[in-house]
Amino acid sequence: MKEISSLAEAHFDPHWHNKYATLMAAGNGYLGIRATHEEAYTTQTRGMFLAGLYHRASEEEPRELVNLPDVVGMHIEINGEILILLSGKLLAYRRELRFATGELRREVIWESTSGQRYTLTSERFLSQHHQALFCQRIAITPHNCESRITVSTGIDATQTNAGRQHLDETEVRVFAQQAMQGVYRTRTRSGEAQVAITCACQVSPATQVSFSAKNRQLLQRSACMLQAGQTFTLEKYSLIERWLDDERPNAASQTSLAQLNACMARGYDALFSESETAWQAWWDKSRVTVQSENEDDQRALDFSLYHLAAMTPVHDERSSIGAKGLTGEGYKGHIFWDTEVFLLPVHLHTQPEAARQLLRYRWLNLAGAKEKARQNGFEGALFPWESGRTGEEETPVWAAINIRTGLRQKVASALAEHHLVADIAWAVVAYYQATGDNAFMAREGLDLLNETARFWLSRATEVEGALELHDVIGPDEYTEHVNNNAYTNYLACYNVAMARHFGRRFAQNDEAFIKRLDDFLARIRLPQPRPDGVIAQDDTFFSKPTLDLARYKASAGSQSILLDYSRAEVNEMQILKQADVIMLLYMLPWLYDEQVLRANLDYYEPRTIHDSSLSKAIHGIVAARCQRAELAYRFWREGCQIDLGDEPHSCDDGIHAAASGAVWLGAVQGFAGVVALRDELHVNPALPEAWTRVTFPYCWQGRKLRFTFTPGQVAILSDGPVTLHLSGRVVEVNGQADFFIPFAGSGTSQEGK
Ligand code: IFM
Repeated sequence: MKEISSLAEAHFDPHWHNKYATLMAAGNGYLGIRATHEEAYTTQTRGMFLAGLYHRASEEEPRELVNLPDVVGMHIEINGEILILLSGKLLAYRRELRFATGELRREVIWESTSGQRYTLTSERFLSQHHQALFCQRIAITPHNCESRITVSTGIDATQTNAGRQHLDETEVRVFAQQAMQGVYRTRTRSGEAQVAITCACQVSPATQVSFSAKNRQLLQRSACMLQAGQTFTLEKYSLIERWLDDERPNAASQTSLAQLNACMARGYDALFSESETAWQAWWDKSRVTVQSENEDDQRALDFSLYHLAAMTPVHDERSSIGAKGLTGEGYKGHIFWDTEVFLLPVHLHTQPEAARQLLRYRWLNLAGAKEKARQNGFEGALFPWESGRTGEEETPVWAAINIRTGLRQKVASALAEHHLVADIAWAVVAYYQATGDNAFMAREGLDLLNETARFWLSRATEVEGALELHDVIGPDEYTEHVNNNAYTNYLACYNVAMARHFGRRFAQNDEAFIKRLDDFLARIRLPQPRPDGVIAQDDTFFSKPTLDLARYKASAGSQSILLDYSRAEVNEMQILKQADVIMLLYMLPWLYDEQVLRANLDYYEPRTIHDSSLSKAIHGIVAARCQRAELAYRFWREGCQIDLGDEPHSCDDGIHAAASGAVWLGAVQGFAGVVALRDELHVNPALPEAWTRVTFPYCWQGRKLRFTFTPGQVAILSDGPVTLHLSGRVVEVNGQADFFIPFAGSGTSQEGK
């Protein structure tokens, strides 16, 4: 198998600090730690986040994922000079994150202002095996002089969320002149983080160690003298644990300290190899390998799967995945539809148990969704547009202030972007179809389908005998408060139809409810394609004027149109922020044929700025589905650039999690064309010219498959009998089977075995 790629930073440049802090962040789903440098730079934003640890700083503020006390930072002095790469001379610099293991390594040769040279290396990893454990190792070697080295490091609880302090420092202690421990409690006592640290130094003659606790910093200071060529090594082991709500630590401090001692006794290398083994298991079940003319395609795939592992809280069904994973403060750590639509499908076909858990998160939060529905005068469950741990609505009420007018506008999504309700139902059905998990469907699945369907029943407005959905926002957030957004109506209809279908299958729903579902299905308005195949995004969309969007498309993602036009003006033009009808065609691929797909791509794409990171990849998949492989490839590669591209601030406040998921979706559902259509698995590849081979594992209805596509051919390996629809023909596979298939432009179809 091709070696798993890495991401390298070859130059030290403060403009890029926060981008790399995001891209190279460590994560294991429980904990996320930004890849900030050990030394302090004013430009870098440190960040450490525990999944599920949210807090509200005041009644006026939404809850946010708490940025925890920092453990990464180290204050290093060499012969009295503070080590900082902006002073002296940087003779060599390289930082690299190995996706295979999550190990971040930096190598530096630095010359101090007085002309002394040093080799400095630092390594770190967050354990995939022991979720609370973060390990660092630094080494300093003077080249040509005797040097006095001091390193101060520990826990820095001055860290805030952009100035908002959520935590009280409730305890700080040093045990046995070796271990430091800090306990930090949210101000409302809803959660607690405990950080226990021990540092081991290696040098002879011995290091002098002292401790201090001042101004929320609990530090160990280690000092020693080195001869030229001697190396000072410091290993730092941090255990970062959390307690939430009613969970209480059980003699936690002692347990943590015992664990910490055990870790230290095992040592950095042994702990690393345990973690490496756990990473290997993730790669075995998820890696997509591609042979492409463009080497960075493989890196983009490895990057996105690395971050998918890093962001998914597989240990905790009360947490889900925030729009920025655990890599930054963006969107306050909140969870959106991104999870069910862009991320869950990846898990569904690589580790289905994680997909189940993400759905259980919604199920466990049904009470909050029902309450939101009730408060808004609806029945059933209206899931919050943005949520945290409790399932309450967390969308900020007000958008950022307009500094010219001093006014703020209300954030409309929480009020009207209701498609999320149907997106969750869509994911429930996708989960069931891919796994056949009857136990889940009989309980959590049907609860979710019924309560979301009930919401749509009450949400509809009767107009001349038909049912319409008024005053909604579809996925395209540049078009607000419209009637009959096609995406929303179709998805709501699907939601209700699935509640009807599975209610009957599991014989659970009463007659009165079934009647209401049937009535909705009979009367809901579903905008039909015009004669040219184009579907109206909503009732008024076609009546609005258009605008040449070329210059805004050139800076997609920056929302630069809002510098020239107000939101209200944008709302009155045919301008899309992101895929909307195209999103619908992606989600329900059985609805319309290729001609409709093409017509809508041609109509809507020129009107779409792609100012959301959720847009390009979906256009790419729909393009692949209508055999426009090269266009699809262009969109896919542009999607890969959202975080990895050379815009130095594109992900300062965290990764675009949905866009990472979409990299996998584009490869698997787009180019390989492996798509679940209801409970059938269809395979209709459209490989771009640049790709000569792509291979990946895929879970389907309890079977573990491996697909390998080469131009005109697919090899399928299955660990048991499975039925597939391969370019329109039904094939049975059990073990290894090779098929010739008609690719676009590849001539006639032949089958061989
Ligand atoms: O959920 C998305 C939304 O579709 C567009 N704005 C950003 C959100 C979070 O990624």
